Amino acid sequence: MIVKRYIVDNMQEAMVKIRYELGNDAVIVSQRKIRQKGFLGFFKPKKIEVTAAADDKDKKSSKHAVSSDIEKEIAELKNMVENLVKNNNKETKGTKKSQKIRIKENLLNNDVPEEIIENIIESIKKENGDGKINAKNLEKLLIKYTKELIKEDDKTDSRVQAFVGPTGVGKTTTVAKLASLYSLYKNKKVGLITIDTYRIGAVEQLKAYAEILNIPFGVIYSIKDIPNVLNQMKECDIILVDSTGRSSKNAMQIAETKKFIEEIKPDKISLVLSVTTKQRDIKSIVENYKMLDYNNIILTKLDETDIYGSILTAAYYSKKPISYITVGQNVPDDIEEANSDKLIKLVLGE
Ligand SMILES: Nc1nc2c(ncn2[C@@H]2O[C@H](COP(=O)(O)OP(=O)(O)OP(=O)(O)O)[C@@H](O)[C@H]2O)c(=O)[nH]1
Ligand SMILES: [Mg+2]
Repeated sequence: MIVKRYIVDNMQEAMVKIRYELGNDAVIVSQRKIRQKGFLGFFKPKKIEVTAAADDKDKKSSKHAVSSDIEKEIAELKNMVENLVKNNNKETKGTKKSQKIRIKENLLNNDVPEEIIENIIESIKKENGDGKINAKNLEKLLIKYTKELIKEDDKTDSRVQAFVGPTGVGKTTTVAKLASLYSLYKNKKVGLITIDTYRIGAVEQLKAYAEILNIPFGVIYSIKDIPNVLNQMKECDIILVDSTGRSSKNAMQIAETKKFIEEIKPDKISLVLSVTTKQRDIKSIVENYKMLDYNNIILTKLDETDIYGSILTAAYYSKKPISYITVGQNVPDDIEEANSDKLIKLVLGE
């Protein structure tokens, strides 16, 4: 049995974290209101402490654990697929059209664009040929093709990492969370840099985190500052570079950021995206930001929605792996390494 405690702002946030970390079978053991001292030393009233528990698969014998893992995986999608075929069983035997409609409905409910759904259905059809498809095969193929689309990042701790993306998605907060994780938990020497000298207060926002963590902080005002600022951080194992939020509709602005990024030459560029963004906007963001040659995606604000189709949309149109997800405003707690199996479950639903 795994028992885990969560300090959250509301129950929705708790449910997202619990579902993501402990799985759908987790149960809530207790919940209570507490006063919590936040990372920044602010007292934030009205936090909720939620304790949840779930079966610990690792504790079971390995043979049992392996088979129960498979069983669980199958069982988890079984419900959904049974729903796809249940009432229609007679008609659907051999008639792929009805199944197609059901898959479509389920994914459309989760706000997955039709183009992606058609793509998945086509892949399933191709693999299955013209033969009849049963519920078990269908669920396997559905997982298989979704898995091909949603990849997780290789999790290498690259030295210079830049964070780009639209305004207000949580870039600076994510940089602060990662800086804390690297310096507090991974014992790395971290340096923070911002090139966001455009938005009022942006420099101070990141500088405050650097001061709390007692780590070097640099500001790049113009391209000629870059060698100096990077040189000041030559002792650092990890350098995180925050950037100005840019509308994906403004190619000029993105090109401006590109000039800085090209000169900084990061080892890793993360596109930061909020899952609360409209589907059509996600498509244009991941496409227009390709100009910056980002190599992974960070998805933010998973705590703010129950509809997770945007995870699939971002992965599908970007063809990039997902490195982290963030699930709240708390620094440094509300960030997790992306796990494709968990993300797929969120997208496909129960
Ligand atoms: N609910 C929720 N809020 C978040 C999350 N990440 C960031 N935020 C909030 O989103 C707001 C914007 O965060 P910032 O980090 O300033 O966003 P940004 O992308 O740096 O914004 P600009 O620099 O203005 O483009 C803040 O109120 C954050 O606390 C998250 O995972 N969940
Ligand atoms: Mg910012």
